[in-house]
Amino acid sequence: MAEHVILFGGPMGAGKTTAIETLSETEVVRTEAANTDRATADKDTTTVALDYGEITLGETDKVRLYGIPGQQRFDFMWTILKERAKGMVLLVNNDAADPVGEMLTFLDEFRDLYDRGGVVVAATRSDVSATPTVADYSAALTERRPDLVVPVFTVDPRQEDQMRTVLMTLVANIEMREMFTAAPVASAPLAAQPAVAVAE
Ligand SMILES: Nc1nc2c(ncn2[C@@H]2O[C@H](COP(=O)(O)OP(=O)(O)OP(=O)(O)O)[C@@H](O)[C@H]2O)c(=O)[nH]1
Ligand SMILES: [Mg+2]
Repeated sequence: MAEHVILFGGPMGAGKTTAIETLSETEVVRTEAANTDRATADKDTTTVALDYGEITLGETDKVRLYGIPGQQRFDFMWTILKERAKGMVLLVNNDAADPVGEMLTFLDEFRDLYDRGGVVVAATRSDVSATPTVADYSAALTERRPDLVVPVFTVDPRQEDQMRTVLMTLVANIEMREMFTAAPVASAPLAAQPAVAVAE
């Protein structure tokens, strides 16, 4: 039985807690507190420590789902959680001021996972803002690291089928990497993979 620890990262309001609520088969552990930064995300609460849920993929793959806080002042939790993670779903709100820049900032922060190909990007809120497109995100990723091909999706984190596709892509990449390398943390580039848009 394989077990994976997957982070859900990204800026405030991108939909990390929502995605874990959608995917988890167990009751989600949440650490929400009142949101005092309505300018960044207009919602009542924000994650201050972590979200935790679980899902079993296929017969045997148990996936532990950890949501990190989006606000930088809680980044001590990022440090703790990234030590344990095999991969990250990086959620970015498409209606933010600079979503592509935010994606690159988070990839710098989670460089170890990024360098070993353990990241997929999922742009949310594309019903609110149609741009940037999947092609815009992919172009920035290719410019940053031409040797890595990072899958990019557009998703609505409230939609279970879309989130399962994203998660299964990430887990398949991790398992493929582990199968072809002696150590699970090898840095070989991903096999070429097209960018995928789940929701248009
Ligand atoms: N219209 C629309 N709303 C969305 C979409 N994705 C998420 N939302 C909403 O945006 C909000 C996201 O909130 P959270 O899931 O708490 O975001 P988070 O990333 O956990 O935020 P922090 O914990 O504060 O960093 C929720 O109200 C979702 O219902 C989307 O694709 N379209
Ligand atoms: Mg949250």
